[in-house]
Amino acid sequence: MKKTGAQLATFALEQIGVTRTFGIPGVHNTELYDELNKSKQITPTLVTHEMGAAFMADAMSRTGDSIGTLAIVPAAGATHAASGIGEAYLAGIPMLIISGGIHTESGHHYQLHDMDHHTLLSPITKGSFHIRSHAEVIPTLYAAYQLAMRGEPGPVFVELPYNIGNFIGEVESMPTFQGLEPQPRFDQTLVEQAAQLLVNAKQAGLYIGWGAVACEKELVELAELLNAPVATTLQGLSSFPGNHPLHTGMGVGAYAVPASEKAFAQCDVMLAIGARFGEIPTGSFSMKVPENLIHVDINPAVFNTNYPAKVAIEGDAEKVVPALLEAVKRLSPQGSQADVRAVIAKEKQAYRDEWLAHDSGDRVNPAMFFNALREQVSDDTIVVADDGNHTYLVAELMPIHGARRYISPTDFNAMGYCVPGVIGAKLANPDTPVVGVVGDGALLMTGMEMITAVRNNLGVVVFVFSDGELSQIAQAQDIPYNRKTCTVLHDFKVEGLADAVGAEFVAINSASDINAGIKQALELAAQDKAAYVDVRVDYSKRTRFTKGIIKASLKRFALKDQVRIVSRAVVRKVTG
Ligand SMILES: Cc1ncc(C[n+]2csc(CCOP(=O)(O)OP(=O)(O)O)c2C)c(N)n1
Ligand SMILES: [Mg+2]
Repeated sequence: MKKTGAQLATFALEQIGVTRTFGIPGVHNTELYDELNKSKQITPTLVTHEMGAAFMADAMSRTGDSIGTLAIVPAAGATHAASGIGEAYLAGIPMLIISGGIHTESGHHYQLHDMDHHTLLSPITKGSFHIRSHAEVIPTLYAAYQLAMRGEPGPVFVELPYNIGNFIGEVESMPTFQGLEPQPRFDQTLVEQAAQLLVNAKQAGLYIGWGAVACEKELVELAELLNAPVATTLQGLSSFPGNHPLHTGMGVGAYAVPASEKAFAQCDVMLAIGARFGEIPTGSFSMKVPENLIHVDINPAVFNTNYPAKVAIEGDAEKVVPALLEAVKRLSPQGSQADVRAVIAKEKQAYRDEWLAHDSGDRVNPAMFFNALREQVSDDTIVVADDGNHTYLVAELMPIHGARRYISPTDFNAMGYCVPGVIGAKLANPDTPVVGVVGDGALLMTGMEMITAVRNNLGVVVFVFSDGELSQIAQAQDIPYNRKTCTVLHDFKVEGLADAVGAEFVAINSASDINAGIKQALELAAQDKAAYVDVRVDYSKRTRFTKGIIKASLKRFALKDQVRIVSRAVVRKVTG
């Protein structure tokens, strides 16, 4: 049969369940865009910048049922999208990136957008494919999907050259997709060993990452059986319900909330699932992990890297966790005798009270804001953060009540995620409330993308934490430098941005505006209107995370550098 590459690609994408693509068309892929537009299943979605497209696709994969997919132009489209591809890669999020490619048979050099994408993207993709013939289009996309979804998920790049995408070629058949191959099996004897360790523990503790996001029910049961406190990574904040009495917070130690520090103080066996002990959730590797570490992950490369494991179980958490739960049950565990729940409840309350007691002057106290937000949004609301001080405020002060209800940049740590992330999450979950919390600096990166929400009548709310600074870095500069080099922003009017993109605008200037401001914004969202809310936030109190991580980082310096930094700080404190 005779088909264009664009027709074949659209068929393959339909077969693997793609519902949306994100990107900006160019001469190399207008034929693909035309086919996508004709598809009954797929909606091609125009964005403002390909970085936004990649963050939207990432958010769709994190919160939805179909794989986030990009349809972009070669070269400039790929480099613009690279931030979002990198974020997905380090976070283990599946993504398909389909770019056009130069004409492979024209004989011409110096064609438009001519570059080697495969080398450029190799460190931030699981693999890449350069399609060479019409017959390869469908099998290549199936192979790319399989690669993106199996093992630790991640982005996969496919280049569809101009002459294949746009021109007709001969194919023998259009094979249907036969489904993903199963994940590899795990070793049951290791599961039995892990169960024994957990049951023999004086105080077991759980440390949960995004890799366990599909195991909420079993993890709750396991934690309850063992009477074990549960901490999460930043990315995995939603992998265990934040309102469960055994939930403590992000990380374990002095950089974590006090509930996490105290409840884990006696922990002698830790079960880590779908977490790889990266820098952020371990407080710059200051987290203390007991010798008896049971580490479950689908990616064996994470074992024994930062923390040695007593038992390492390679496997899909969705399979391993139920098996582990059954194995623990068979051993009739007594569970820890400590009153873990009381400690957690008391420490959580004390920490919240400490924040509420902080004098924020005429600005908005973050704890008051998050108390009100938590009260006004439903349990299933998806919260999207960006990267900055506000991220850790969310982590410490905004309990997340359900799986996949919190997303943000983490290890790759690309600012600019929130606004497109909100859009991707809303497109994937049209009936679920979606709210964003973004710093004013990150807003300047991708805030114009809100026009995509307006164009698609998406009822979303983005709360802008306006403090006038790139605060997470300004705070880190504070003590060692006593200078805010390049971290003070120029005055910026969120209202002007809202006006420019056609979004609604709400202002929360002080404590008395909080309840009404949140209510008004949520009401606008319920009427399918996108709203920016300018929150004049008070950042004068540091998060535990920021204080902890600054200390932990300083400790890692050699003595001569510590002396240099401390002396400079003292001199500058005196001389200004
Ligand atoms: C693309 C990118 N550039 C720079 C950074 C470094 N960085 C991390 S947090 C941060 C400050 C963010 O400022 P803002 O968005 O205003 O959030 P705030 O910390 O004030 O809440 C910066 C500059 C980064 N993570 N990503
Ligand atoms: Mg800021």
